[in-house]
Amino acid sequence: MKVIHTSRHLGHDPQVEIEASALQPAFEHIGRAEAIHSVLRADPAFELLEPDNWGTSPIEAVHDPGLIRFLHDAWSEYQHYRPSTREVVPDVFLRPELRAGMDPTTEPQAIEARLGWWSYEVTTPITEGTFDAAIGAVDTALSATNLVLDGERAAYGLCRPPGHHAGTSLYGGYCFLNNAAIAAHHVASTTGARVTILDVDYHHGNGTQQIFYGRDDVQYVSLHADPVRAYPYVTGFAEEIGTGRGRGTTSNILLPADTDDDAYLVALNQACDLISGFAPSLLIVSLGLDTFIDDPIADLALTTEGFERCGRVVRQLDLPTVVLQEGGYDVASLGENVRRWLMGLDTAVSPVTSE
Ligand code: OKP
Ligand code: ZN
Repeated sequence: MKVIHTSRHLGHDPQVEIEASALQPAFEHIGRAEAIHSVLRADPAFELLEPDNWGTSPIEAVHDPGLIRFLHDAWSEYQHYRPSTREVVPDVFLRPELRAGMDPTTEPQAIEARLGWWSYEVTTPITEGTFDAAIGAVDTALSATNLVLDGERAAYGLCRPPGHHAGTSLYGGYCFLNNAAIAAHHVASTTGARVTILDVDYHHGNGTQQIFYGRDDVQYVSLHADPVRAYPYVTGFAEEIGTGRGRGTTSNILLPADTDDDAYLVALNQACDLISGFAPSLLIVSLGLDTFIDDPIADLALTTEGFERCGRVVRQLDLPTVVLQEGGYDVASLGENVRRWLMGLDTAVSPVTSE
């Protein structure tokens, strides 16, 4: 299987994040992608390739140009406000309720205020090379997608930073630009094909859902921890099914704590039935491995073997498939978990090993 990877992700290098009222080591760090890269590089079944440069127009087709401009400016402008800040983070959130009953306002000028205009939370630091890394992740997604458009049955994009929490005009949740949404829109708009995004990350992909909520050409199907207990808390409920012509093209399948392989596979088969009903021409998988039993920020109980079974279930859809990396924070197992999921999807790539 062909794998798209770029070292440009190294530019996004948060060492700390503010989470659960504490300054902690960042969960989303360069070691995640390095771990996946080293496992796939060691397996001759995978062929590693660099992405092409796609420029900003596929991004502007999905995101507010103001968000792109902000991400481009943020780190360096912040250095004028507070020199030598390594991780740039908002400390104020400009919620529209500040002007309740008044006319809405526009993006503020001060960089410390712009942060809280475009983001909704504090766990997503911007470092010096974050913008270049985020562009590299989009290029990775588009290049992997292009391989599949050119006839590969499957391809994997080792995207970092991840993307599924980033909305049209919003960043957060370790995500800056929505790699999967940009790839899906690129396919739908350039080929006219129907596309499904299957999101198996532990967390609901609020950004992806928001971007396609009113559209009938891109289906969004997500399996995730019940937002009653899990981030992002306010999206991902079962009642959210899309709106207008998009009504029925969003599906959310909620998982209880401690969901194991067998229970997860039942839910994944339900998701696949919904996808078959939509009959897309191309599938994009937002692959989060934070459903793993040892993940430090999640509470499901999938195993490495279970991930291979998941890949096999998705293989049964028999669709051209682009797999794009989202979350997964147990770095010790992350590379092998990705490898086994991809082996399940494409058993041709490597013999199934038993432990
Ligand atoms: C990104 B992905 C909860 C803080 C949540 C952000 C989590 C983002 C997960 N205390 N911090 O979906 O894996
Ligand atoms: Zn996640």
